[in-house]
Amino acid sequence: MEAKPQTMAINLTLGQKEYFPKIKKIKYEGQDSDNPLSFKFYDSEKVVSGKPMKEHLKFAVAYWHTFCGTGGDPFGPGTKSFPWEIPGKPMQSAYAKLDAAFEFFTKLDVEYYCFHDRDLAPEGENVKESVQFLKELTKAAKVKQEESSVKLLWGTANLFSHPRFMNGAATNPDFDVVTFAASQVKAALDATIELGGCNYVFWGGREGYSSLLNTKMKKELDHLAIFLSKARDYGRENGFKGTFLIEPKPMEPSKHQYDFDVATVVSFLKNYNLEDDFKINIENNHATLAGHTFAHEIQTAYNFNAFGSLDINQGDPHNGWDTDEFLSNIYDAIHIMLVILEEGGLKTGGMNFDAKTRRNSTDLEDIFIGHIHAMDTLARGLLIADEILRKSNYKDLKQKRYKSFDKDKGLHFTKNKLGLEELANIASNISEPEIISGKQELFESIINKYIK
Ligand code: XLS
Ligand code: NI
Ligand code: NI
Repeated sequence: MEAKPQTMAINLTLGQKEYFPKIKKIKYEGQDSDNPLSFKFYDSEKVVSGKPMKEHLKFAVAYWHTFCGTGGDPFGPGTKSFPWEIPGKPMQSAYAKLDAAFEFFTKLDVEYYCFHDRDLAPEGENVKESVQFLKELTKAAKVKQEESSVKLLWGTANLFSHPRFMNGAATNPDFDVVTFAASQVKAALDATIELGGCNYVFWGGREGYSSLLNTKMKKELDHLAIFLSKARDYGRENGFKGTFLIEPKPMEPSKHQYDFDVATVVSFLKNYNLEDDFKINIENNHATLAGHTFAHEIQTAYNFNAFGSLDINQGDPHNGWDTDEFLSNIYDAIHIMLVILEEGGLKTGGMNFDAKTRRNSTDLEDIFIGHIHAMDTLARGLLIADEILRKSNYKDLKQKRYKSFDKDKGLHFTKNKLGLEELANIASNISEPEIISGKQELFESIINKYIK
């Protein structure tokens, strides 16, 4: 990772508007601070388990929620007015939004961001104009990245908002729509390559179906695999060295989404031989919608060498859709950090917030508070997980549950050396296995002991 200057100047081009004039650079003030615009736990340069916090966590701001999401929902329009939105002037707004975004990243001291093509630049009158708009904004974003040393964690294409994608993008039954999806992915990949993106994401919001009566599922999956492999080939031929990521989600907007969860995506990738280039971007709120914990999904991805990156939001346990809240659940943060530390870290991935302030959180400072809160939650999770691994007997206790595989016949089994008959013979010659406690409450109490 590149070293960042200790005091990064807040770069405002001469005459450029400052969008958050009342907010200065956010600093670490420690747990006792009452300043909502300060970090209580996130101390970017503090070394934990061998590297600075910022390298463990690699935060990335989600362009769409933070700078485009004004709070509209199915029952009413947006509630937030953003000073970078200039009514009736989409390109001017896009440039203003870019300035606001980089001011925000710099003041928050976050090193990465993520975008969809349509977050960065508006859709034009036709394919050519849309491509041109994105090119112009990419050029401007590149200058901003160079000035600030903020980097692109991933780019992606929005293949779900426009009505043309209502029956799917890569899996649309109409070939013409598939070509429109391809033109967007090509342009978004070009932008990601130009901006040095570490990853490129596919979230298949409309890749799925509502009724099997009108759907040839196998055919649509075959098309999806062809589409992804062509995107991979184009990316590699044009210098993309990063990782392609699939983001699973079980439902919403489609009833049955093809990329249901990590295990489903792993089997899809292996079935179509895509597993070398494609890994997984795991989102907490999507994990819980699939009936899994975030930790379960992350562990599953590591198991199959499919771990890519994270969308670190959270859902609401009392409803069944994607609420994309900022992570405030400390237990989740500890548990995922235990898994990540034990598995050796994020590698080329990062932690994209993919979260929005609530519809009635309408002050501009609320977007800072939301991000600061999530960063502190994860920092706290990291500190606690590190202490648990260093000071408690958590690892030993877990290891001891499997001690019968460390020697003799148990070890032979793990080395693949015992057949079913031999195993059965062993059983006939030993007495009833001992009852051995799983000690779940003890494990849980260890976690809580370290939450100070
Ligand atoms: C929506 C997804 C989306 C992806 C990027 O539920 O989480 O925001 O992260 O397209
Ligand atoms: Ni997401
Ligand atoms: Ni989501």
